[in-house]
Amino acid sequence: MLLDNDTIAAISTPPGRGGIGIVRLSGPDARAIASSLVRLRTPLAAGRMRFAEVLDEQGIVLDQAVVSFFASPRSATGEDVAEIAAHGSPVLLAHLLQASIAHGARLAEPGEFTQRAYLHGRLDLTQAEAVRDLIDAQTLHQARVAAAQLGGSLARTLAPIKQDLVHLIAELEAGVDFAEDDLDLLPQATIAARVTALQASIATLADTYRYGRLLREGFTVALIGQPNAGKSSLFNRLLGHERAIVTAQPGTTRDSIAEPFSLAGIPVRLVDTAGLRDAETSAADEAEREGIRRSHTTMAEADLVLHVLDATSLTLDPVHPVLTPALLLHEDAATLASLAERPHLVVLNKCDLLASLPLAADFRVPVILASAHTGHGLQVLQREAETMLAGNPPSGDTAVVTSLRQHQALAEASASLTRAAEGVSRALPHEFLLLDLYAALSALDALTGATSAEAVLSRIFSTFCIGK
Ligand SMILES: Nc1nc2c(ncn2[C@@H]2O[C@H](COP(=O)(O)OP(=O)(O)O)[C@@H](O)[C@H]2O)c(=O)[nH]1
Ligand SMILES: [Mg+2]
Repeated sequence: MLLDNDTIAAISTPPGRGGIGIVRLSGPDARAIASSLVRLRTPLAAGRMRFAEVLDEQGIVLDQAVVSFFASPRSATGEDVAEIAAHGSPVLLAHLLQASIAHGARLAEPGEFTQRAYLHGRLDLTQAEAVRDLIDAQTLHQARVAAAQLGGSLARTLAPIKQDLVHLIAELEAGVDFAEDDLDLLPQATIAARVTALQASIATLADTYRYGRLLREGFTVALIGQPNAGKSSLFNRLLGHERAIVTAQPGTTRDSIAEPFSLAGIPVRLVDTAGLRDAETSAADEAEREGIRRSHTTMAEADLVLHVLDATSLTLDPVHPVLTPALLLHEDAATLASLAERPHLVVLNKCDLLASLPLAADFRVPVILASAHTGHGLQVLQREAETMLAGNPPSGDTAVVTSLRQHQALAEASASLTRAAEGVSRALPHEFLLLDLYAALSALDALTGATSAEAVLSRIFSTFCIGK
């Protein structure tokens, strides 16, 4: 990638009117261009903010602004950066941008400030992706994970793995290049063990993608069950407002309704459905039949199904409650059977109407005892749903793989290591193993955008005193 040597400019605040609007410049002429757009009382200085008056072409004052200047390399992009924070008027900001261009700046491409930060080594690729994730975050938890990655969590997790790989390569290289010397060749078993250890570390990191992807893209959680089981009531209760219509009349909900919802910081599309009453035999009209058909589609597409049952419709033995097909209505038994292989939770709603509350642990299939009216069991429901969806979320500063690109790089590294392991077991010459190990290294390099060729060389020459 070539480093552009020009100065770029853009309006960095969102379009529209606002209290403050910022025009940002990055490049060798950032300071000069910014200074020519405004009247400053004292010249711009690195790391300082200056009060300034924004001028039009005739030198008439348009606005008052604050101009910050950051000198290369200690700036966001690694270049000279100037930011003019004026009032957030679209015409004023457009004027500042046009004037910047008239003074020699070029309109920045989307993401170009971050790209320059990467090209100047201020960010690695995973951090650049984290900038995008942070801006796109819809929940605070998403923002936290993006911020950890922006802070270099992924690169930090990767560093020791890469170091081990570089070390192995260096030792094999030394053995290959200087085979005639009395450097011991690594025993096959040692090589095999080290390749396996590398693979395990990479697999652990790659596995976080399940969580990372869902964290980025979110899930669909569908409420399914008989009409009047209380799906819409649970839907409203979970959302915290009366979104869906609730009546005592079965078949009230005709269409599927989806609402965004945050489940422990994970973005979720919560879908309320018409329910699954048997359209052929029941009093369902045409609209409800269509609603039922859509419920089936929603159920098939959901990442998690909440199967809602009306607890009062079951004949529960209070001492040993079981949930057997015999106790369920025909449709519920069929739904439960069809959900067997899919992530789902059985929610026994309307528990407030039961004479005595059975213990969830006494049921033969896992159930959650809940009440949309009192809110009973809803915390358990949310916790269980979260576990079903995300597994156990990685804690603290643990790196989370959040993009397909990152995951593919790890998969590539892993595949190369598998080939290397096969090579070891077939006692192939080290030249062949090295090809696969280098491929693994370059996949890991692609992940952060670093290159390790030099690291390998310096490792070889520093660890082994060849003396020639
Ligand atoms: N006592 C009690 N009634 C409930 C509960 N949840 C729902 N209901 C009532 O059951 C009826 C049907 O509820 P609704 O949410 O429309 O069910 P849906 O058809 O599954 O969407 C309404 O009269 C609700 O007030 C609950 O937890 N306890
Ligand atoms: Mg409903």
